[in-house]
Amino acid sequence: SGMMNNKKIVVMGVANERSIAWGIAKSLHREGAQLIFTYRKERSFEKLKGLLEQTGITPLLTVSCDVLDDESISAAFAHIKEQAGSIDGIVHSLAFSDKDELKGEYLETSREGYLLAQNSSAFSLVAIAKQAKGVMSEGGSIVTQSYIGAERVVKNYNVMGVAKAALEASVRYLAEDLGKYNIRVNAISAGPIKTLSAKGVSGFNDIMQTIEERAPLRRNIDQEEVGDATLFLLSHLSRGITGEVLHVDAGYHILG
Ligand code: 0WD
Repeated sequence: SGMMNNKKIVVMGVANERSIAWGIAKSLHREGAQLIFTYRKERSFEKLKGLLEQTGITPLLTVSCDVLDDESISAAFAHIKEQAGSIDGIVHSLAFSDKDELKGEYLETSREGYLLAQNSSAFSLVAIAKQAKGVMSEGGSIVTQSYIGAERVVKNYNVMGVAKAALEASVRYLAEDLGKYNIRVNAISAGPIKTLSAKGVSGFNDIMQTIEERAPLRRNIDQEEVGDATLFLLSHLSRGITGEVLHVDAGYHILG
């Protein structure tokens, strides 16, 4: 323990115990980080409180933040700055699309569905990164969560794949803009994990089975593995890395 001692990290996107953000929170806690959580829905806040109690984790702060709302974002980060002072990292682990867009053909994507997915899943990182500049006075690290649907056509992933492509491109542009402040920006591209959000993707179980059969490691990955890789990108160990997309997918992405 201790890699993250005295580091304050904001974790966004814990909906329940299966959330990737919760796997990340556990890795960070193990290494001594002080955690600040943001949540959107009241239901998630209740889940989060339960999880924190169960695991004996005392958060530095829990703040409500809806990434679709600029006022909510600026209020959340003003509150964080006031209560916690300067912070060292932000975990952006959220995305949203209407379920109806995550099946059938991408060609059928509606304008509204496209804009909502981009807004929630890609622009949200830009909005958060803008805030980071003001609260990371000594530099820091921002890590977001992507998926291979950004790079390749994954059946049914559709509009979310296009949003993840924008997210990964945003990681590179933001890394350039924030590098001069010693703020790094990276993404994890995780293999499929059964979470609340994953339930919305049609044919998700088939994807998981394909990974088990074909990925170099012949298995799926879990929240704890994403948690540890995210921990690395938030820590001093990754200080020379920015603008990167790191695959935590049992090697699946190397296959043709
Ligand atoms: O297989 C998977 N599960 C993968 C997920 C593989 C690769 C990547 N990812 C990504 C997701 O696309 C997402 O970016 O990881 C990230 C986290 O996903 P998850 O852990 O699978 O999802 P989930 O447990 O459902 O949590 C997502 C949270 C929910 O929290 P709330 O409090 O709203 O229930 O993101 C939230 C979502 O609702 N979220 C928002 N939070 C604040 N403001 C917003 C928003 N506007 N929209 C969605």
